Amino acid sequence: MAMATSMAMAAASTTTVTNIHETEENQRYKKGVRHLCESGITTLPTKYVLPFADRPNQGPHHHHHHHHRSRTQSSSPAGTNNKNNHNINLPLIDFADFTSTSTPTKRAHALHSLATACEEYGFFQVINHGISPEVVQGMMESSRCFFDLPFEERAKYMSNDMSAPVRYGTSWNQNKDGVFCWRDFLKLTHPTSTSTDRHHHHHHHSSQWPSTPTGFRETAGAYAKETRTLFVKLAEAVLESLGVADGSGESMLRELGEGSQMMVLNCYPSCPEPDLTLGMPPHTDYGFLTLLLQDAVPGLEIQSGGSWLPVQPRPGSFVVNVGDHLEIFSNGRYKSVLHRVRVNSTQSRISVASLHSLPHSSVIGPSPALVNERNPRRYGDTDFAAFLRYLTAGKDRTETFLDSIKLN
Ligand SMILES: O=C(O)CCC(=O)C(=O)O
Repeated sequence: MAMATSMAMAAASTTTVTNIHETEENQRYKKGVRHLCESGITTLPTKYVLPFADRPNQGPHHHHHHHHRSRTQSSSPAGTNNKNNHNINLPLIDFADFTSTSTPTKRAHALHSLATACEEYGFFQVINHGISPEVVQGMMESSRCFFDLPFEERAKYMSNDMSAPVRYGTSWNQNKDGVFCWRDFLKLTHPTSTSTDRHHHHHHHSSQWPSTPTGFRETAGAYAKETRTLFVKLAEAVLESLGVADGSGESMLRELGEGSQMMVLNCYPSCPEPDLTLGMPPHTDYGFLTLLLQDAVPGLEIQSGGSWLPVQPRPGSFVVNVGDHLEIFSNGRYKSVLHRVRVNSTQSRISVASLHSLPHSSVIGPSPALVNERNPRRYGDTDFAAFLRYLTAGKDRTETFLDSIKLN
């Protein structure tokens, strides 16, 4: 399965010429999963049925060479690693430990926990993050209301243009996916954050963001602004935990402060046959850190020790994960970990991911302070243009973007 990223999808769609002979069936699926559900299905259309080896009950390293077509085949044969279902509680970071009211001891302890979480899981959960419940709940509620809009209203935001500040769509990359994922999404970017002019001020909401439902633009704008501030503070702690707070960390923090931000609102409707499909395929995130807000419905799974571990939602907290850029900057010490989303037959699920990274014009490479004789440079330098080349080349679909820039 292709391990592109959320930004990847945005980028890839510009390079795809719409096929005018596209089947009517495909056009129907591009209207999204909510639209499909509203038409009243009771079984999963073939378009969403994954090959046997890619289904959620198969272990991550378990490959069946014969693709069984049987849709009733029970999964989890002996030897796979998909133990049903040890929910994990992600390492917990109390953000208050990093603020001025904290003590040096607490701060040192929290930095150590942060480092361990980034090394071992590539994921952690942040509580006491300081963003008000009104802003957080407002974003969740607005997202839910957006996906509840009539199809015609949502469809106004469908676009193949990656530079569009608003893009509504479905699956992972609806222009490339053979099998579709069980997800609809709305992507919101700040127009200035994709621009190469890094001296622009970031406007915290865009006049082009959806004006429906009522208050959506203001709520999403407030949320974007607050998550950006939280991201910068978390990035500062992450750089300190790497021991590079001065020097390379300082300039990195400055660049991140004027970097890119993309919000992805995800909707995963309940699914008639959830074991045959995924809400999102295994992927890593392209940026530095992703801040994820989710409702109370489980679905997110992270790869750890050869298993897929379901993450137990903790309402009001943020799930934060290391992206490819942080793995590179840390010279491999912090891990950009594969994750995916499962769906279920009874509840629909909403999540909001905020992806943060450098300006698109920046070059990223390992921090010189983290490269030495014992720990040689593991990655080449890269930038957004290299990422786009990776996406369009598509030679070896099993090679991740990170693999493509690893040295030796
Ligand atoms: O819905 C989720 O929990 C995960 C979302 C995600 O991985 C993404 O948007 O990149």
